[in-house]
Amino acid sequence: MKIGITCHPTLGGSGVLASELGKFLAQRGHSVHFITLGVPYRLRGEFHENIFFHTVDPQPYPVFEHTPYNMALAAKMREVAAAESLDVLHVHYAVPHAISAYLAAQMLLPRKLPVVTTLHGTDITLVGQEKSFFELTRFGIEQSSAVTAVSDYLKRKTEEVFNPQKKIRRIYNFADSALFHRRRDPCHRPSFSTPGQVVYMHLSNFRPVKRVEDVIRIFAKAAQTVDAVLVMIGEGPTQRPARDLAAQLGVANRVRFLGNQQDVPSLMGCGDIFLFPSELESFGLAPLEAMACEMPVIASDSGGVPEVVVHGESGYLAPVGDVDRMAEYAIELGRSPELRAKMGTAGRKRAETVFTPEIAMEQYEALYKEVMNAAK
Ligand code: GMT
Repeated sequence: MKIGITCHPTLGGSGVLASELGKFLAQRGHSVHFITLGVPYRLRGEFHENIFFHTVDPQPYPVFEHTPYNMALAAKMREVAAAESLDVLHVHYAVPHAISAYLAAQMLLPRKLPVVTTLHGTDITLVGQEKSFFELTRFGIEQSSAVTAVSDYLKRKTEEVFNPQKKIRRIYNFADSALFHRRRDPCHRPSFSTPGQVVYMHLSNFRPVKRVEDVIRIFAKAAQTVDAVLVMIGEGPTQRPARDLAAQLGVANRVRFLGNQQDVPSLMGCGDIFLFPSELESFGLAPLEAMACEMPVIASDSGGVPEVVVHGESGYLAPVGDVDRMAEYAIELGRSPELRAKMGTAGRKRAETVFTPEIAMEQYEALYKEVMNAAK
């Protein structure tokens, strides 16, 4: 099949998932055409046979105060779909991608271009519910040939909020467990810890929803009894307050802020315990990648995370903001290498059986075929 993929190329779970999807589809022999503002984060610096990039380049013009990305994207989608004879266009994140795809499909008529929209989370839980975006998001959902959500939670939430006519199907995110796996000592550990120290880890885009300051609070409590360091991967608006809090709580010398890193898998492979106290996650791709790396996950019991992390088996869940409870779990796991190993193994097994690329590829391929047949 010839598949167009559009996603936000910057840091964020939806772009990561779209990139991984493109890689696996290309490996399975499909031609994959990324139509994006730039090369997506996880595809930078790599060559993949069967993957092609088409850069959207919104042109500034003196009368525009802001260059119109949505229009430039729609024009590029139309151009690539026509030139490459795309069979299907798969857009990730409803706003504005489903709308641009709708415009592109309209411009291509009478030729029909099926559009699959995958909802990732904040496009529904935040952006889609912002007053001015609400009807636009609903329109994008209804006009797509098929719509998927990355968890049962997000499927339910979309149905509850938008009450769409369109069927929402759940296709879980996945992690590449050949890429995400535990690296044997010493891996990168000597660059941020000393032998015997427990390595707590966090990965996110440091937006307020991630509650990064809770990560620091949990670690500060655990560090009172566990000889440990905290490795923070990623950047964003709450990095500064997190640094300040670490200093205020007296643990600044044990917290390593690595910033945005390209080689996330090899770093994740060196962690012992993953902290993810987010306010609300539709899925939680980072915890899944941590599980693949055999890290027990301590996370909030909200959104789609309980579908990924099984409490008491592959980690521990606690109410949002319950720093004390999460710190108790962090201490329990920090003190017991045996428990970490047991939960780490269970997490890896879950990643390898429930959230595999193969399962997701089969589901997406079947969906592409379905919408292509319906468009005939
Ligand atoms: O919040 C982020 O991390 C970015 C955001 C995105 O759309 O890029 O992530 C969402 O999509 C991910 C991939 O499907 C999910 O794993 C995240 O849970 C989801 N984030 C939220 O719901 C806050």
